[in-house]
Amino acid sequence: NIGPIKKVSLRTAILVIFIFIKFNISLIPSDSYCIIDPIEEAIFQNPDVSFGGHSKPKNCTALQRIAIIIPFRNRETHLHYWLFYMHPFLQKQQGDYGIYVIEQHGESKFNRAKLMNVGYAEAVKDYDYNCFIFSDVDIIPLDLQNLYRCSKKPKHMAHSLDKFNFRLPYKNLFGGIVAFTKEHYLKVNGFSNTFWGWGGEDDELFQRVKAAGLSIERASSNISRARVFKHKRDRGNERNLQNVHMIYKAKSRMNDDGLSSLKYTVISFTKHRLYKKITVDIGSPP
Ligand code: UDH
Ligand code: NGS
Repeated sequence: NIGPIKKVSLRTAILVIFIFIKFNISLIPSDSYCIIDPIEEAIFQNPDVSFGGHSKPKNCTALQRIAIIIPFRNRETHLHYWLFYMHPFLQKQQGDYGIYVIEQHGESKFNRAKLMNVGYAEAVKDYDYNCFIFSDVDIIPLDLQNLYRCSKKPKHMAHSLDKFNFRLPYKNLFGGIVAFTKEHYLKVNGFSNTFWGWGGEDDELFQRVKAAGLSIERASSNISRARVFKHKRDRGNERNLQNVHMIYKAKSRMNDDGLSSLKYTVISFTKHRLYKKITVDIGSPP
C-alpha cells in the first residue's frame, strides 16, 4: 500500500521514462561520444607508418617512390579524415609514399599552385621520389583499384567525383588530383606561381602539358569514383577572375614561371605522426 504522493511520483517517473524512450532522448550529452577526432583512430590503426608520414612495403621494393603533396590552410578536420582514409588505402596498394602537407602561412590570398611547387621542391630533398601526386585535402577515392601511381602520361585522377554525379564536367578539367613523374613535372616547369585566389591554375597546368607536347590520361571513371567533403568557399580563396586571362598564355610563360622561378621562406618543418607539415611564406599577390 503506497501513499498518494508516492503514487503520483511513480506515475511521473514512468511518464518521464516513456518520453525519453519514445523521443530517443539521452542524458549523455551527444557530443560526448560523437566528437572523436579521426586522427587518433588513424594513428592507432597505422603503426607501420613512420614518424613524418612515410611508409613502404615490407617484403618488396616498390618501383615508384611517391610524394603526395597537399596544399593546405586551416582545414584540420579535412586533413584528419583524409589521413584516416588514405593511409590504409595507400598501404594496401603497397605504396612507397610520403605525405607532405604544405601550409600557407599568413592571411594573404591562397595560392594552391605555388604550394604544390613548394611541396615538390621540399620532397625531393628528403628522398629519391620519382612520382608526385598533387592532391586536394578533401577528395577520397572510393575504389582500391584506383591506383595512386604515376603513369606514362600526366594523369588526372579527380574526374569522377560525387559532386559532379561521377561525370566529367568539361573535357580539359585537370583539377583536384594529378599525378606526374618527376621527368614530366620538370618538363612543364611545375605549376605557375602566379595564380592567387581560386580558379584557373589547374587549367593552366593542362595548357602547359599540351605546350610540352604531352597529353593526359584518366583511368576508367568507374574505378576512379571519389568523394569530396562538402565545404564552403574558404576565406582568402575567393574566385579570382583575373586568373582566367592567364590560362591561355601558358606556353609563353612556361619556362620563366614555375619551378625555375620559385621563391619562398620556410617558417617551420613539423614531423607529425602521420605526415610532414611544412609551413611556408609564399608572399602575396603583386
Ligand atoms: N585549401 C586549403 N585551405 C584554403 C583553401 C584551399 O587547405 O583556405 C586547399 C585544400 O587542399 C583544398 C584545395 O586547396 O582541397 C582546393 O581548394 P577548394 O577545396 O576550396 O577548391 P574546390 O574547387 O572548392 O574544391 C571551391 C569552393 C566551392 C564552394 C562551393 C560551395 N557550395
Ligand atoms: C573551373 C575553374 C577550375 C576548376 C573547375 C572545377 O571553372 O580551376 O572550374 O571547379 N577554372 C577557372 O576558374 C578558370 S570545381 O567545380 O571543382 O570547384 O578546377
